[in-house]
Amino acid sequence: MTRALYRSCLVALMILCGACSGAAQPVLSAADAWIREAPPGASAHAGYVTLRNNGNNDLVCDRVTGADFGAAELHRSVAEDGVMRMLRDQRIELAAGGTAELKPGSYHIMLFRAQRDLRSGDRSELTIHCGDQQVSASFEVRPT
Ligand SMILES: [Cu+2]
Repeated sequence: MTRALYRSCLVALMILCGACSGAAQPVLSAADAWIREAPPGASAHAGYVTLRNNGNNDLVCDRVTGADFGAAELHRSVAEDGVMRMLRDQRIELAAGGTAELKPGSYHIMLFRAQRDLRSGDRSELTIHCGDQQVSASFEVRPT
């Protein structure tokens, strides 16, 4: 094989690999994942994350799992007559091409029965399930 031919093969391979990684872009992606550090003695934590649906189908996220917690629920904080309360919505709609921002005062992941002490700087992996899709993210524990 001539040197020039070898080089063009390499270029072809690189282009092919580029196409591969483009096709393999996950349908669901997660960014800015964090868990609010709980006061000492509290066993429930709140988790926040921005979810993005890169696919062509609308999704409904309805389940969160993680080895560090005994249970997890999807909640939404709402103000009613000036009082904040939490609704156990258990579902977040994520339109095709859209994002869902789980943030303080809005949608959040309620995490129960922490299996270990989670302090500022620690990380915990959670998986968010949305229909037949799922995404795992490393949530960083941050101070309140
Ligand atoms: Cu909650």
